[in-house]
Amino acid sequence: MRVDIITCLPEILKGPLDESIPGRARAKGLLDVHIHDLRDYAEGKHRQVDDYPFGGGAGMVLKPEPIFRCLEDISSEGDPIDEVVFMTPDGEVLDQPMANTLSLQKRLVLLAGHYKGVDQRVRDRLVTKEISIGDYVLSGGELAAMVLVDALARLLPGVLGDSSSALTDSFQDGLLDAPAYTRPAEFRGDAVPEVLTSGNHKRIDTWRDEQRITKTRERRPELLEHRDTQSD
Ligand code: 6GU
Repeated sequence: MRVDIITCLPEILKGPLDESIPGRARAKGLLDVHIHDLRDYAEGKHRQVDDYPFGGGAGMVLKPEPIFRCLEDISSEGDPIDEVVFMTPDGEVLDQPMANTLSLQKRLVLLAGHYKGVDQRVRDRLVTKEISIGDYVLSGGELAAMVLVDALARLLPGVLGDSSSALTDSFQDGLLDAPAYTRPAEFRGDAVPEVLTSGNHKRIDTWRDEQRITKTRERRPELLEHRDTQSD
């Protein structure tokens, strides 16, 4: 998968993409990330990427010209672009099914918004999908773009060591994960649940299923309801 990220703060993106799962996916050649500094596409002595909003109001708005130019440049090489995604708190909220679907694409462009937003003509003419990572406001779309890239990278075939592990995650089947333990079997007076050291895999699976349902009911009951209506 190739992901092009358009940003006016490229430095934010460099560190996280070299580490962890996205770093591994890139090292293995399964994920190709290109970062584009919007300022390189801005004109004039001041290389201005934003301007005051027409009609007044607080905050600056990203100008259309640098974004159009940057996207034209990006589209002129490589595979066709599948989606141009604008990262914005008023987009569709990212969830696991959306990540699964997007992970099947060959080429994405992510536009990280900043300041007060972006000129509406960019959204009308260039953007094909708008994504939020949750109901809270970040100061820019860069961290949200990193969250999305991480969620996608770990779904790409061959990225995770154990190829089944992305599918057994919390949320892949709409339930939260069961508690996990490792050695020592007793630590400062707290023992690992007996079933996990019993060697009886049928009992272990039953225990984990029960734990997952109980935890989901306690913490995220709406996930259970959603799951019931989905399987109807
Ligand atoms: Cl995608 N961008 C910003 N600025 N804030 C957010 C977000 C995105 N998703 C949640 N909050």
